[in-house]
Amino acid sequence: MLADAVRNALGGRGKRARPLLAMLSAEHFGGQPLAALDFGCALEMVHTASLILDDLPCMDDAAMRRGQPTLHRRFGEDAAVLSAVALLNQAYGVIAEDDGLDAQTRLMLTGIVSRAVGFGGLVAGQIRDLRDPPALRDEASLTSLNHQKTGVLFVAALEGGAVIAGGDAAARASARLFADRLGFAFQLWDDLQDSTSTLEIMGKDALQDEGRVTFVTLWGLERTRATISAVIEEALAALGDRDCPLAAYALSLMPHA
Ligand code: GRG
Repeated sequence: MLADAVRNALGGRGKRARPLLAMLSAEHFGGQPLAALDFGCALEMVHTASLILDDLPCMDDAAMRRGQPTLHRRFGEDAAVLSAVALLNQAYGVIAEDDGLDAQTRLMLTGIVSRAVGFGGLVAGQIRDLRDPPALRDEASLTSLNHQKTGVLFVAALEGGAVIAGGDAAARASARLFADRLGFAFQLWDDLQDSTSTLEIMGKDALQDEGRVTFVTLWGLERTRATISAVIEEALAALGDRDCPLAAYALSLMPHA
């Protein structure tokens, strides 16, 4: 039953953006894309765990995710919570047991994922998103909130890929900066979709942000769109290459931005 629930959550209509970014990053920084496959799958497990928890009645209370009813609606809240815990645990196991990587690399990747999930990452971002009063949602705090909710896993994917490729400190810094800007643009784009797109197109509920302050409510649609384009330009500048597969994939992530 647990395996069914987990398989259902992982197998839905997700974009697999984080594994693809990790593999493209490994290639971009001089390694083999397949060397980052297990690491990318671990990130997808963490991301899926976060979506399962985010959808729960005590959080966003969402009905649809990845084109199907949310996990707790199909399998019950108990199975949903345990599926998320199992996925998070398994993610670290996949990295620890990736025998294509040396022990030092596995250790570095474990640290990268732990930083992305914990007190400065997804968990911190989620509690702020749920509990911060509207008065705390100015541009600066929304920027750091978006980073904690979305940017951190993009940074983990890109930096992890660079580490797997054996990239030096400069390569890792460029990967982090690119990921930070891409994650910000992606979260803005996600907010924009929430207010302008449909369940049929997105596979998840629209208007989930109603009643919340996001950049779309602060800035309006036009300024949000213009900022997405500007931030994508910053990302490409950090990468220093706009004609590579990594840049092409990053651009394809935000159609009609
Ligand atoms: C313990 C892992 C863990 C998390 C606890 C619930 C939580 C803290 C964090 C949730 C954060 C959250 C829901 C961020 C949203 C990020 C985002 C933009 C999701 C949409 O990503 P896509 O479009 O989704 O890549 P697909 O379904 O395509 O993979």
